[in-house]
Amino acid sequence: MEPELTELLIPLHVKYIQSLDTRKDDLEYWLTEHLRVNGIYWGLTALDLMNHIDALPRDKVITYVKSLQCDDGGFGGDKFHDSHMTHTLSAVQVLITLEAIDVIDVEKVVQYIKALQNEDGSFRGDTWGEVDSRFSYIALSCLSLLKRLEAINVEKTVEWILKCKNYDGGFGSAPGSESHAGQIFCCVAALSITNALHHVDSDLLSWWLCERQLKNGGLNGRPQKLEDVCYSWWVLSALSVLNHVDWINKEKLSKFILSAQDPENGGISDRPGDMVDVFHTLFGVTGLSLLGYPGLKQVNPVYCMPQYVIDRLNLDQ
Ligand code: GRG
Repeated sequence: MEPELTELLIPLHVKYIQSLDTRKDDLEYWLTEHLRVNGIYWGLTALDLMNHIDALPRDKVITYVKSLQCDDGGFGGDKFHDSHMTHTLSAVQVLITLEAIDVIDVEKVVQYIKALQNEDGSFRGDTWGEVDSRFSYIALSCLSLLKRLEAINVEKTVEWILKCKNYDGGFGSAPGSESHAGQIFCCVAALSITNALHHVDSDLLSWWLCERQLKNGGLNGRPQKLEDVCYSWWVLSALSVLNHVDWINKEKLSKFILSAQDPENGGISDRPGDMVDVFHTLFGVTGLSLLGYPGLKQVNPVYCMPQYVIDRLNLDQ
């Protein structure tokens, strides 16, 4: 039987994240090419929360992220890739964390996001037109971080998000879609940014969210599904915004996250025994941060960035 993992293996996770850019012989490196900038956000944020932001080369990261801005103002996932909302948010988050937002054309980012809003208030993810509540959150998060919320129709944005609300108190990807913890994070955080949390039925939704905890302590994203470390973020961040983190068993969740670490090479996986990746490493660390794990920096549950970075911006929300 494997020994129980009771501590966060910070030095190993730092090494694992540092190694990610050197694995060019791995198929996985090329399969995730389209997510390169997201990977930098996931890795940098995890490192920062573990008090090791300097483990990545600051200047190299800034130069690389800057090079991803496309003519339309948005950011691609890697060099020579088309822009998309998800990559644009990661780029903005990284540059704001590194206090380097001025190296890019911020006005073009604002215009890029503004141009993706539909008449009904929803947002497209890119020129191909997919609509999803994720993109509403991204628009609000990005523009709020850039202090340019006035560029879009905020009232209509909120109106559309509220159409994604379901009878169980949760939110889906579009009106009529099933409630899902990932989408709930997006909609609750979006309503927090726009000071519209009074539209959330807090007790009903918090009840649904705490029912995501399974016997092994892990959280799933919707009923009848498997637990996954990333829901430690999507579920717990929403519970944190609603001030109900205490509604789950914190100790059991913390144990579950720690048990999904790779004790040899670092990194955290979706569940114990699986292959690690930087996405689950971040959301394991952010989950532990929300649980108050000792020695970690505090994470902001709305922006998924270190709280000190958000404080530094002096946002009026
Ligand atoms: C800044 C943290 C942050 C996010 C940016 C992209 C985005 C905004 C949010 C994504 C929210 C979301 C939908 C997360 C869920 C991701 C996930 C694990 C999806 C898996 O869905 P299924 O149906 O898995 O494959 P289940 O667990 O339901 O079987």
